[in-house]
Amino acid sequence: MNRYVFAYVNPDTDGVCCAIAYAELAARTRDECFLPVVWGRINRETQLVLSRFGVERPSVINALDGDYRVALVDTHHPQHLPDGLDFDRVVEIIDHHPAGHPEAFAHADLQNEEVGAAATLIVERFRAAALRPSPQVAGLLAAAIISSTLNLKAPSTSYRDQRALDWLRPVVEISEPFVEEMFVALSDTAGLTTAEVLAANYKEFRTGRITIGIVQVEAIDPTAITRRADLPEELRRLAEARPDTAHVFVSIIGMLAQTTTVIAVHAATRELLIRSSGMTFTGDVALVPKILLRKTDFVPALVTLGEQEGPW
Ligand SMILES: [Mn+2]
Repeated sequence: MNRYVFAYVNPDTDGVCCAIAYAELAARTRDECFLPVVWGRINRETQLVLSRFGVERPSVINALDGDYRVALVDTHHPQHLPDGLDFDRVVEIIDHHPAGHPEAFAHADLQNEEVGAAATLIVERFRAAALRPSPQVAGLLAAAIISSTLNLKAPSTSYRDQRALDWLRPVVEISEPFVEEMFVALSDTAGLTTAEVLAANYKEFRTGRITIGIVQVEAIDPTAITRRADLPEELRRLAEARPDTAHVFVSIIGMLAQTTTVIAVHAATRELLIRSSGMTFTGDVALVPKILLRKTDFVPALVTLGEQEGPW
């Protein structure tokens, strides 16, 4: 029987690093061999982090056959998992996101706690087992916490994230210049068409009876995205290609200025965002003077609104 550990399709740095760290933890605490793998692509920030700490890239796979078991990290959202994955073979989940679907994974031990990074939960497991991660894995975990919390500035950041970083500090210190390098790598969209930027950062969420598609882009300079003249047209095209998706919008996080720029080309979508998150639009654009994350801010607000108002 093969055991795999992975995050959602097209994982971020938290997802990839947690998969690798989980494998080390399972090997050392339970003598179980999990293979960390990736579905989809490994983003530029994650590539930078892996090479910085001298860790080989996990294999990218596109199918699972035979008798296997799976541990999931950084997700328990069925819509974000690969097609064909047998959820009954998921034995463990470590996640930090609200509005997932625990009932879909009947045989899994689920830990879902709302901290800023799944990596924080893995660090706490090492601590609980009185084990230090290897220097490489310590580096990946620290980088994952910094990436997922936008250097402890995202509203989802908790004291546990800070405490986990402090605990790793004797083994690994992430310098400010390296944090900046990570952010630059993450927000590097040069050479991509607007359609490619949207597609690479698009995710769907079910809130009550409807599906909402959200593009979340992290950017050092949000205007690198907002000034793309074809953005409204490409967003419209994306929405038209997803007729079952009730609303589609773009959220651009300004990583340095700590802002969120929301672009919604349909009046009904703007209405929904005004009601759920209280933002103010000028034309298609709303500028919010803080960071709003897709899974921790937008989706829970939409779910709450749906519960209050009934199906839209
Ligand atoms: Mn995460």
